[in-house]
Amino acid sequence: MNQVRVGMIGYKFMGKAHSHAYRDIPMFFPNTPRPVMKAICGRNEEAVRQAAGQFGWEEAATDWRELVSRDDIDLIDINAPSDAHKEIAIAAAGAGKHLFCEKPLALTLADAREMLAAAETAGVKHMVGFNYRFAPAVQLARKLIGEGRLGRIYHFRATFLQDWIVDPEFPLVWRLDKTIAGSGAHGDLGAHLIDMARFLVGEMTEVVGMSETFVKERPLPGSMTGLSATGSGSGSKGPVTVDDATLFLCRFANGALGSFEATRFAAGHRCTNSFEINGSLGSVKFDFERMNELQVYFTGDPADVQGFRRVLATDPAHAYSEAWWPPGHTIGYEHTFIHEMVECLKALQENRQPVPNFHDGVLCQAVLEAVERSIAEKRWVQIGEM
Ligand code: 4PW
Repeated sequence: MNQVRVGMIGYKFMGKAHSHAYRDIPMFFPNTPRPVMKAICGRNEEAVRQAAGQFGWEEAATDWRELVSRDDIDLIDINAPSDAHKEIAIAAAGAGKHLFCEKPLALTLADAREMLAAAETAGVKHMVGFNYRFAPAVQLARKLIGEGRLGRIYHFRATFLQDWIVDPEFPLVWRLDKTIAGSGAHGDLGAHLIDMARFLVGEMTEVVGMSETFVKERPLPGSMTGLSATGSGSGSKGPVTVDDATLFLCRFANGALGSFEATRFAAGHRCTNSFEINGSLGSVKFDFERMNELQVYFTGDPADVQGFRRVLATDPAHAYSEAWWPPGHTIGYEHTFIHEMVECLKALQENRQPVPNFHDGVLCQAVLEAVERSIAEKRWVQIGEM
């Protein structure tokens, strides 16, 4: 297999990130099957036509059902809002297409399980978009843990802090509507933290959480681009139906303790997606806003030079880095998408499931929902109950 023909549904923030990845892959990862950008699909014909031209797709389409049944497409990339994931994924799997789906995989655990079952029944490959795993510094953290260089893991401490809706006049965009997004900071940001925790530390056994919606009504929306939006100008308001912030604690199966904080109300924090892991032999710290760096501490260092060291994960020794620039010439947010698409395309070439796949999407959803149950019932919830 030397090429994969892609049909993509969604053309906004994630659509642009994915399109950019498809375009860069042939230049920087020439041994990866070449993504052929066949068609991009969305409901607004004019907007999707504009995106097709701007992002470099061969065609624009408005009917996703027609798109998923085309013979000249191998992979369906779903990055439309979350409420559209399930129907599209199940139809595309039924038509024999491989699947790439943005996170959170679905609105509910039951839906996520249905999507996984559909993909397995159809025998297609499936991947879910937890892109932050693919930062080379995160891969380095995983390598250090996997090699036992941090020893026994005691703590995982993570935050995903944003502030784009801290203004109460910020409009009621789709990400604040439970029927479309499933949840708020929890599913949008907490899902990334949960995936990171599973990737680095392992499975969780129990959780307890709390959440809050600080601003309960907002002006009706006009349009949204990235994380910016305009109001409708009508003066009317509607209810916010998702969490603004969700925090939880967990126990991991390996005995480690975890704490998680996802919020869109951390003024001054644009995208503080961070974790710290403490083990018996050392610690690591990562902050996405300095995504090329991993702070590393080893207890075995000589006493007179003990302390966190800043490792710049841009050397050929670091995952994906050989494909990029000379050491010290850093990479950015968009590279996480390029790396995840490389994993997807390579897996198709090697006839194996990409990682993270819908199993990971389901396990993440189980934790998300266990936290929600814990909040509703004010108690610790076992992941095994889900
Ligand atoms: O990665 C994050 C997303 O999952 C981004 O920072 C923005 O917040 C866009 O959606 C979520």
